[in-house]
Amino acid sequence: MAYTVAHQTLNEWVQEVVDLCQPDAVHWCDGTVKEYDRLMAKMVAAGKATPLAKRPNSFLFRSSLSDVARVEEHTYISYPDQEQAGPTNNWIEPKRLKKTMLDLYQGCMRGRTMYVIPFSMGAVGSPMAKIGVEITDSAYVVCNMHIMTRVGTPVIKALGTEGEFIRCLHSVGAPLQPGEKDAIWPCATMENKYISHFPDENLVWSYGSGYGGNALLGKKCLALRIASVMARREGWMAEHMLILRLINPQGERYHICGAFPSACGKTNLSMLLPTIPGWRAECIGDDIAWLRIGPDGRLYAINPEAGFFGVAPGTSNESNPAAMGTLKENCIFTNCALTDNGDVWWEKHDNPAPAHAIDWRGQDWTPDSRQPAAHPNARFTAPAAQCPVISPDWEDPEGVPIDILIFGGRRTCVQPLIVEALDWDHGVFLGATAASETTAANIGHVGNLRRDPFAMKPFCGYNMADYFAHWFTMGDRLGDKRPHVFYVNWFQKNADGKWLWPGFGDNSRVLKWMCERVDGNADAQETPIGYMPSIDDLDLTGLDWPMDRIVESLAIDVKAFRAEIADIEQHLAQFGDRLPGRMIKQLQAYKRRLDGQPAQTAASKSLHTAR
Ligand code: OXD
Ligand code: MN
Repeated sequence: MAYTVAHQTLNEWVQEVVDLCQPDAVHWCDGTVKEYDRLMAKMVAAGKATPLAKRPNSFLFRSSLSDVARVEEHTYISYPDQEQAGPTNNWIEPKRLKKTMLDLYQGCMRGRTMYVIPFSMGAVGSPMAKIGVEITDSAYVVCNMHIMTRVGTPVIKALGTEGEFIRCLHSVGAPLQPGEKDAIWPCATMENKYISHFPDENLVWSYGSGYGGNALLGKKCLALRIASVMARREGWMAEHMLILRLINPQGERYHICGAFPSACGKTNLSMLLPTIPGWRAECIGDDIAWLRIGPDGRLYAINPEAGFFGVAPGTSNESNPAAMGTLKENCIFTNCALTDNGDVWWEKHDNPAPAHAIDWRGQDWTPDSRQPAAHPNARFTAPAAQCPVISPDWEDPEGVPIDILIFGGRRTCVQPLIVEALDWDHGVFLGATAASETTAANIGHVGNLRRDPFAMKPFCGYNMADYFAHWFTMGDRLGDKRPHVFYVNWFQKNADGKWLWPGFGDNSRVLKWMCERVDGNADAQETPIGYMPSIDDLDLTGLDWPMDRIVESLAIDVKAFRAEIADIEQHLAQFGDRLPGRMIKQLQAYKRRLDGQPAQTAASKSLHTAR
């Protein structure tokens, strides 16, 4: 081996992987700009990356057609006992899974360089940070990890001789024969893709995919699946949540965490530009929050990541001007379209469709083409520090104190704009039964309704019933310092297919009501599904939007909620005896509240008066 560090266990593990995967060379990453530039230049020379004339230091990659998103069907949570993984995770017994994967790993890096990436999730030295080491045979992964995490020498120093680290092994699964030309995007066939987690050993093994959450192992694999297990063990929480600071005209700050399934506007909300005069927002994180109880008993959140890995299509100056500002330079784009003047383009971009482009498949594209120019799950990788609305405190090692927790999803009907949980346990019930229409962030059907508890269905590293219990316990520990819990839905449409709520910056109007609820300054009506504002409780100053649609967005159809009970019962029944008694109590109370109601609630009555 060309290089070793003072950490003996790390050296030994690296040597084990060398013996198993048989790379041609080993490179220990130092995280420097020079390293990034050298690797990028190599990938450009090999035809894998295209430099973008219009964006300084930015590059476009095109993946293989079969490697475009996370592969939940091939993602495993492996404990000796399947009960520990629970019904929402794929499971294979560790010995059998390791045997299959060891066969695949055998010699899989032949003809390639193996990179050792020491990385920190969370600012190096933060009491909440965790160190991982990713071994990969993909230079694309190294460059993305440079942006998404803190990589290199400072991490090795923080590890010292005996520091704990999480082992993350990744291979694209495409060994090269002597003289064989490499593919533009090497990867394995679908049946040989495995994204495996062994939580008892703090271990991730990923094979066969080079894309996003399958390959950048600090993100979903470490910071959510493995971290959720560590968090339960150690008494904190690892959540699929954005972190946002909202500041009112008096300078008072409110900190918000929001859990939404993938591709449901989480990045947009995290970079919100409020439309209410005098209100400001700062972004702290767009995807993952690690939360612990601080010395004052409140819940504190850090963003363990250092960059944004966002969905490009739909990102525009209308939907997310701050993201567009972030993307000006130093970015990696994957599966976007390439314009003739050397820029990227995607569907719903501000710029009109180019007359000609090269699409994400590498084919000529014109507006008459029947296929989209960018893949619906095309991504940007961008440094968080470049975001025009990044908070000056986004790297505060202690985190920020959270006042508000939001759950949400994408529902075209039934779920109203905003509901506040009646109390913490009801909030846990709302999180546990959250539902959303599926999107392109995962390979599968788009548009089906699925229950996605806490937006963690694809990311919880243990039995989801135990995760619910952990939420109840955290609430008990927080006592009267618990954040308020809300449930939002920006995506309702009326019978004509028109949006009921304008969304984007106007979501600040809903957030303002939440802040006022925290301060005890806003009215709410108690409904069977929770506390709700009437239209008069929302600050709609200056909003040019049909009032009848807003009224409709706040209406609830009790019959429709009753009709979903069977689905909720079926969803909760999958956890069997492991389901906490407190969840069953919540379900019973919810059913009683719905049964005790006439079909029209107070909120829906106001619909009639307003019309
Ligand atoms: C993501 C996802 O990439 O949730 O953040 O899929
Ligand atoms: Mn996500």
